[in-house]
Amino acid sequence: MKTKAAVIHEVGKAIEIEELDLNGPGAGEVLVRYTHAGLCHSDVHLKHGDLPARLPMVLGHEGAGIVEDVGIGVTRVKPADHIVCSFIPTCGKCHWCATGQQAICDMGATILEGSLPGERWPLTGPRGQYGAMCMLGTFSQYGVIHETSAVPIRGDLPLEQAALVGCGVPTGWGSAVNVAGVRPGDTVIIYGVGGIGMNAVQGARSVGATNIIVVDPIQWKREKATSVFGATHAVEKAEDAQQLAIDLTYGVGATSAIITVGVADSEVVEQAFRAISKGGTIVVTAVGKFGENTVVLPSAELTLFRKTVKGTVFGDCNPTSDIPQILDMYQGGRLKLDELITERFALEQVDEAYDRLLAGEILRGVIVHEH
Ligand code: CXF
Ligand code: ZN
Repeated sequence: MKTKAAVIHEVGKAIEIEELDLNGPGAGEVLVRYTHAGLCHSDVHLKHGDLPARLPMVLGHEGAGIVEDVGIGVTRVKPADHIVCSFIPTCGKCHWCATGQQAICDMGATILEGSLPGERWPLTGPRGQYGAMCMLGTFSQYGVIHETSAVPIRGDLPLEQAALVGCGVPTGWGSAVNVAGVRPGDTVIIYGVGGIGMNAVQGARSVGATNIIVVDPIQWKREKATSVFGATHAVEKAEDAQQLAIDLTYGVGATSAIITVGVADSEVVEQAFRAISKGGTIVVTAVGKFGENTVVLPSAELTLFRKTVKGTVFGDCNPTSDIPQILDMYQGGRLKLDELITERFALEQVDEAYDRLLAGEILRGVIVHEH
């Protein structure tokens, strides 16, 4: 069948819309009609060359849709099921899945290669075999994915909001709840309140942090963080956050600091490290430039003040259990998703949408697919 998709061919070049051929689902594979895709910053990491990927690649790794068909042996989903696509597949069998760490499932090894298990390339076009970002390629009307990337959800959930639970929401929420391990009474600093950071705010609030300080250069995002998502304080500059944390805690400092800026660099990592108290934790959720030494810190302070530096992918969530649970929290009114979506776009507008995201005009943009 044919599918219209947004493709990156070369680093630094515009994203192009192309009509591609899509093979039907093979063994263990699922044909999905994508209804919505979220515009996460990581797709632009490929365009900017921050992350090395095999090209051409159909972009999009945050999405939801409806199962149209399944290949031989598929047991996780069936036709007509509504699904959220997880940007990390979960095999359920590797060491990491078996020890409750699905976010680092061994199948994640090929997410920037874009092929399916068994060297399968369901997408082809004028430039040969096309990969799919995170083995999904949600910036396409249809996709063939491996069943390990599909998480079935209740049919009464809105797919537009559900799409965001494939990456940004669990990544942010889990960075606070699972990785920083925020507890009641804590003081947390969150650097960058975009589609990830705003959910770290929600996570910190849900477990009872006393002070949730956000740092962001964009005024409307700071305001939204406090008025809608539960941040208690919002500042423009990192130095102000550090001072505020000290003032609010009788001189102790922040319990944890979570980095969710567009691209992590050594400056923000150092600022976070300095802002936390003795025994505190920094969480590096934002991706830095590949191959660059982004974490450069005084080890004497790390040792003598017993500080912790943690990295995380998917906020250490387990897609198969946490995606449905996060959606349950949304349905129960304990987590906000509607308010994350500030704009909707047609597939053809993807490049323009990313320019606007990078200009700080959008919190989460959603591509609404036409069929
Ligand atoms: C990214 C992490 C780096 C690889 C692509 C996906 N995660 C979320 O946006
Ligand atoms: Zn993402």
